[in-house]
This record gives sequence, C-alpha cells and structure tokens, in this order.
Amino acid sequence: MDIRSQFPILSQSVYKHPLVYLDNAATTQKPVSVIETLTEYYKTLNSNIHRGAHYLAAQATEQYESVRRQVQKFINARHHHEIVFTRGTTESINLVASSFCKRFLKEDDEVIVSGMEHHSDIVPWQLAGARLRVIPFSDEGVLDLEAYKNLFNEKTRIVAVNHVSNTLGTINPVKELVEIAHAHNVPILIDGAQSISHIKVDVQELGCDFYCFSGHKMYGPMGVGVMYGREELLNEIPPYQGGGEMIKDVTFDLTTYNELPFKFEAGTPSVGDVLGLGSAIRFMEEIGIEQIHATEDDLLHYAAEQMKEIDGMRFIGTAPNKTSVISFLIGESHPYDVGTLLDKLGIAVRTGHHCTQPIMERFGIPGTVRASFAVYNTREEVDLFINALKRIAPMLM
Ligand code: C6P
Repeated sequence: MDIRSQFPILSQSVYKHPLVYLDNAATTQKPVSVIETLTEYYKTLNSNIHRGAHYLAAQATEQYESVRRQVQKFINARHHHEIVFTRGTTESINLVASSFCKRFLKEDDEVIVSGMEHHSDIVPWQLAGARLRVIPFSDEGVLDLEAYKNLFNEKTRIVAVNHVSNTLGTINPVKELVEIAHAHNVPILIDGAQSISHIKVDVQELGCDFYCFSGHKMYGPMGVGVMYGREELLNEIPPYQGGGEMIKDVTFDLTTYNELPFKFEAGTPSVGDVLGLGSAIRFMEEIGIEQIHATEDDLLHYAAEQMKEIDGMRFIGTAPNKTSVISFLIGESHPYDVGTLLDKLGIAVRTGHHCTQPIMERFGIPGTVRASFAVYNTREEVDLFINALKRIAPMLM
C-alpha cells in the first residue's frame, strides 16, 4: 500500500512550505478509506440503531455491532460485550472513575496514579472523591516500581496509569504494573490513548481490568472512543449516564438496566464515527502494527540523532523504551516561540504542557515543544524539520 497517498490532507502547503505534520500525538490524520466510510454512511445508511423496525436501521445496527466485534478482536478482549463505545479516552476514564468510585470508594479511600498522567487520568478521580497517591518517575521518564509497590495500603481501591506518556513517550511496563496491583487485590485501569496506534495491545495478555482509548489518535474519526472493561467488573458497577437504550424497564418507582454493553451506552451513539473507527482498524491491520512501530521507531531515532547535534537542545523524556514522541526545549527559549517559528516554516508541532502540568512541575519547565510521528511520516519530512530547527535555534539562543 502506498501509505502517503491515502492522506490527501498531507499534500498541501502552508505559508508556501510543504506541510510537515508532526502533531500526531494530538490527533492523527485520516486515510481516504475512513473519510469515505463517513460520507457513505451519511449518504446511504444514516439511521438510529437498535430501535428502528426498518431496513436502514437494521443495516446500521448490524454494521455498528460488527465494529464492536472488530474492536474485540483488535485488542483481544474475551467478549464483545466488554467493548463500550464512548466519545473518547476522556469519556471512557470519566465513566470508569464515576461508576467504579460510586460502587467501591469510601471516604479517605485512595487511587494510585502515576506522575506522568494526562489530566484526563487525574481529574476524573478527583471529581469522584478519591485521594491520589502518585508513582514518581526518574529524570529519564521511567516509573519507580519500588515506590509504586510502597503506595498500596488497605485504602487503595484502584490503580490508573497510562500505557504510553503523551509528553515523554515512555512505554510503561503495564504487565508488571498489573501484576503488582493484582497481588494487592486491586484492579487497574490503563489509559491507552497514546499506545493503541503504536504497539500491539492485548488486554488478556496484559491482564488489565479497564483499557481506554480514542479513535481519533488511531487514524479514525473524532467523537468515538472505547472503554474495555472486564465483564465481572462491568456487571458490578452502576451505569454512568441514564437515558435511552441503557434500560430494561422504566417506571416512576424503579428502573432496571440493560445488559452489557448497552447499560453503558445511553442515548444515540455516534454511529458513523464508530463505522469510521472500523475502517481505521482495517487500515492499521492492512499495514500491520509491527510495521507501523518499525517505521515510527526509525523516524524517532533518525530525528533524535540529528537533534542531538543542535546547540542548546534539551530532551524531556529519554526512557529507553519509547514511542515516537520527542519533547524538547532549545536553551531557555519559550516552547511557544519555537512552535511559532516552526509553524511559519510549515512544520506542525504541539507546544505547552500537553495536559500534563505535573510533568512540567516535576522538571521545573513551563512546557515543551513536542514532535510526534505517525506511520505516514517520512525521513524527508524529518530532514525538513531538522533544517528548520537548525535555522531557528541560533535566533533563540
Ligand atoms: N492527548 C495530546 O496532544 P481525548 O482528548 O479524550 O481523545 O484523549 C485524552 C487523553 C488521555 N490520555 C492521554 C495519555 C492523552 O494523550 C490524551 C490526549 C492529546 O497529547 C490531547 S491533550
């Protein structure tokens, strides 16, 4: 497959420079197949699912449910009803935090998170009333597992950590984190927003209890995400939102809830986006996750090696096991200035705290510049990025 030609958005110029899109950790671009799935859905299939007694509704329902099975296979979940569609990682974690804590959290109970969590894996637990205990990490961006073991006590209710840090790129040792949590009889949620498009995810292999991710970071549409949960736990926790579809019977005195996964899918879902997610999975499977990882890893090392040679370059996050994310600063210059100058040369990166303010506090910095690669990026684009950095670095020192 000619990967590049699948992404029409990439062949444009900005400020008279070819666009070099290196903001893939924020969102990936969409291949033609995903775009066509969305337009075809609205041209030929649009209808409300699980309800209508007509042809279109039946077709849309069948396709929506077939994507659930596709996701089940993609992450190797045991049952298709363990796959809940949400609007994205943020909603998935809010769902678990709210429902799990309603069922299991008592006053003064604790949730263990890591110091490198996205705000989406911090704030929902705080909203649910938990006290947070935090796993520290080294200057390279590696979690301190000994410190982690010492955070458990009789008040620990759940652990919530990311698989990959969006700011540091670190791939965390999820299997080990799961084993340690389970040795303490504590369940564990994994935020997979930054792993799902880069490395193989097998939820049974990992042994985690919840796994959350977004479609838009894996070549799919915005507005759709997944919350995987182990059947036993999903049966134990209450619904998140009330409304249509999530009920069995409603009276003014008592409501009973639908079976899994519908108990957690209140209201009309984003059907077209779910179908688009199915297309995105097909796109990834056609290339193969190993090939995706190999391409991105090559770009990561090719870029990092050349960046090292630039005066004033400071890397934030140098763990040995990383995905294709490079966070950096040039001397004492503000990340926003670097990002703005790169933008004027056609290079799209993200600047700021990346919704991980505790990481910035840990390093005593205002933010970073972040370049992140996807499977459609090329060495030629890295060359343009490096040339741009070489041009702007002297202006900032
Ligand atoms: N990180 C970034 O530029 P949503 O917005 O719901 O799709 O994903 C939230 C989220 C949760 N966890 C991690 C590790 C993430 O990286 C993100 C989203 C984007 O890094 C936008 S802030």
